[in-house]
Order: sequence, then structure tokens, then C-alpha cells
Amino acid sequence: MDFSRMIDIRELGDDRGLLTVIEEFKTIPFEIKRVFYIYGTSPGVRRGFHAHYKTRQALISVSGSCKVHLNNTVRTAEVELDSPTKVLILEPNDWHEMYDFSPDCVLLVLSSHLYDAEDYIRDYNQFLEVYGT
Ligand code: T46
Repeated sequence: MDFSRMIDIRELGDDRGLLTVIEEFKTIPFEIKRVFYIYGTSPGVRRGFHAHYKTRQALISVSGSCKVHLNNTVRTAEVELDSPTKVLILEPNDWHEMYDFSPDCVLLVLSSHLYDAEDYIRDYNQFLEVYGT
């Protein structure tokens, strides 16, 4: 079963500052159809609480940090996104919850599909039915 994974991307820099590049099919393994970012998250908020049917995503904390709880019914993990060079690839079957957002966190999300509310599995029991073994 597919499970999320972390990718470390190269930091390009010179005496002017830093620059990091993400390219579809090179840095990340899918076509990027949608981009959104999560920021200004209130203290103590936990968000996400879903998996998807089709959508694959790449999460990058381009400023500040946050943590992500992952569960694909076989494995669970907690990962920290605290650098613009760390990319978390989320597979559709990864139930995910984002938490511990720093006040300056800007969580950039690159998505393989356009927004479709029908692609979300927000009920945990339904998630287990769809992806459980
Ligand atoms: C995910 C995690 C990492 C739209 O209208 N279009 C969009 O493209 C998105 C992403 C959201 N929305 C609406 C749907 C809700 O009314 O924006 C509102 C907040 O979305 P949601 O509650 O789904 O946000 P999160 O943080 O729980 O989840 C988001 C993504 O929706 C989701 O795909 O994997 O970030």
C-alpha cells in the first residue's frame, strides 16, 4: 500500500539569499493541477481529518513549521515540516491531520487534482472501510 514519504529538495543559494525549485514529475511524482496555502492558523487548531480517493498532494512549510499525523490503516507516523526544503508527499489513502502550526506557518500544498468535495473521505469509519485490509 502506498504511504506518504518525505523528500529533501536542494537549496540553491548565493550571497543574495536562497531559492528552492519544485518541478512536476521531477521533484514530485505528479502533475500539479492546483496550488493552495494554509496560513494564519489559530493557536491549538488541528485541521485536515480526511483522506482522498484520487488526490495526491505535496506539502511544504515555506515559512514556520507544523506537524502532520499520518495513518494509512497499516502504519501511522508523525512528521514535522519545518523547512522550505522538506516536501511531504501524501498519497490518497493517507488519513492526515495537521497540527502545532507556528504563528508564521505558511503551508503550501501542491495538488494532483482540481478541487472536488466528492474526493474527500471525512468519515473515519468510511476511511477504514475503503482502505482497511
Ligand atoms: C488537504 C489538506 C492538506 C476550496 O473551496 N477549494 C480548495 O481547493 C480547498 C483546498 C478548499 N476549499 C474550501 C473547502 C472548505 O470550505 O476551503 C475550506 C477549507 O478547506 P478544508 O476544510 O478542506 O481544509 P483542510 O485544511 O482541512 O484541508 C486542506 C485541503 O482541503 C485538503 O485537500 O489535504 O489541506
